[in-house]
Amino acid sequence: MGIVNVTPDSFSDGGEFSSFERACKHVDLMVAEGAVFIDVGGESTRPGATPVSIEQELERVIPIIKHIAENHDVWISIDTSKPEVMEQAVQAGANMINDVRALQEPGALAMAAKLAVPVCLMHMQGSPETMQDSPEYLDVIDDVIHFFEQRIVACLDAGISRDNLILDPGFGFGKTIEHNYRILACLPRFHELHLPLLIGLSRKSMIGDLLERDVSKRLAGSLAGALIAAQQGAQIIRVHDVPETVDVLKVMSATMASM
Ligand code: 7PJ
Repeated sequence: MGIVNVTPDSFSDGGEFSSFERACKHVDLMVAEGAVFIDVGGESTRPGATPVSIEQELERVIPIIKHIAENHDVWISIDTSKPEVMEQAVQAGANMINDVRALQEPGALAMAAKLAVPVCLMHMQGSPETMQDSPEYLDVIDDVIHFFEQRIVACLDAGISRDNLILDPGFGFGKTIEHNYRILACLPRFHELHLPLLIGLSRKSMIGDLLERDVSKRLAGSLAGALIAAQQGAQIIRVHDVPETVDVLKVMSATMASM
């Protein structure tokens, strides 16, 4: 899954692809390089980022979703928590919802049920404004699994098909570096829930803080994380660096096919 952020203040591309044209070129390149999904985001969830209005978010994401739908045969995922954005994104051609708030915003469960597309439920402790202040868990794996169990029930009760659910432990969202590596080490535990796993650790601080590297120098660390996640059975890997990740995954697949 290649990432395209159309936020002026997005996490790691420093606004490099903030204009529509650059975002389109970036997407075209990621698809040519082997991305199967494109995740389109118009709201920065970086700690302390200013909230965006529905109108702003729509202005950012709808044109790029239309561009992808018209030009490429890939899965388009809309990274949003807002029901209005989910609806218009799907109308514009998005095939999947990626919600870092796991459909907990008012109206989100009902909207996802109505749209009947796959939904990624991500775990986050707290909210983006405060999540990195002092995250605490009794046991990070048990607690995240418990959260997923509750959200799965909420989704089923709202009329969402279990077949449409994907889970993501949410690296960096209300987690210390120890929590993040514990989750990476214990990924197979999440297969207990028998749903596909989506993993996003590309260029995140769990890589940067460990290696003491700023965002532009986190490629090797991100690739190592992607490989570990894929080897533990994660089905979708959300990344900035598509061609390098595709190479890594091809080497892994060739090896596993020869076992
Ligand atoms: C994630 C996400 C993630 C899912 C972001 C960044 C921060 N969606 N959106 N999982 N991260 N599902 O890319 O660094 O880990 S925004």
